[in-house]
Amino acid sequence: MLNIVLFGPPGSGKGTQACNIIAKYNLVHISTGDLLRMEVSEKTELGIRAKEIMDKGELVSDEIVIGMIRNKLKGNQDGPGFIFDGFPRTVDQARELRKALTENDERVSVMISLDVPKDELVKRLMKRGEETGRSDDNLETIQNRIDVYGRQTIPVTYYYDKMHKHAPVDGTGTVDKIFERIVEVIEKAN
Ligand code: B4P
Repeated sequence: MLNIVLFGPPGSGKGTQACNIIAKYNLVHISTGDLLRMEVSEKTELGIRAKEIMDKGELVSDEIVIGMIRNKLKGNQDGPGFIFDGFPRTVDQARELRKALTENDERVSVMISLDVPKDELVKRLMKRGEETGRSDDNLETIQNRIDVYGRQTIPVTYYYDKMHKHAPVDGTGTVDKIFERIVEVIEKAN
């Protein structure tokens, strides 16, 4: 199986590039952001709790997120692989992912992190906020999401560094150019 972790700060293009990767490699897409937004739109108990946290730009608890991931993994164990988009976002989530994959004799093939400067992230997310009205794409929440990324999520890169799986990719330029860089990394890992 080809199992890709797509990593990067909010607004770095994870969701955008995940779509391109899926189209080329036919992987199962697991976006914790999308899964949480689905719970929010269906107004489930989990969704009501998650919305409050997401609107502040904080991370939803590891327990909730890991539960969602295990559910998604269960139903898709015979496919060509997975793309994990926006997960893991903490070292504990990374450890749990390793555990869950190992139970099926699987592993992360590569962790691709998209590098984008902060001012560009803010610009992209503000634009999306204006276009879609997404409730966490406002200046105050965006700033906090970027701070939370620096404090809680960056350590995940060290975790994959230690396993020699971390591949940084320049996330600036056109979507197509960035995708070309990503494909190069995947082809090496595959
Ligand atoms: P996510 O849904 O993961 O949101 P995100 O980090 O903003 O990334 P997204 O994929 O949506 O945006 P992209 O960079 O593609 O998370 C939202 C919230 O959910 C989190 O804050 C947290 O509360 C919670 N959550 C999710 N996962 C969690 C976890 N594992 N643990 C705990 N909590 C979790 O794109 C941004 C914009 O840039 C788009 O408008 C796009 O069109 C544009 N763009 C992309 N590439 C571009 C390019 N090359 N040039 C110009 N614009 C570009």
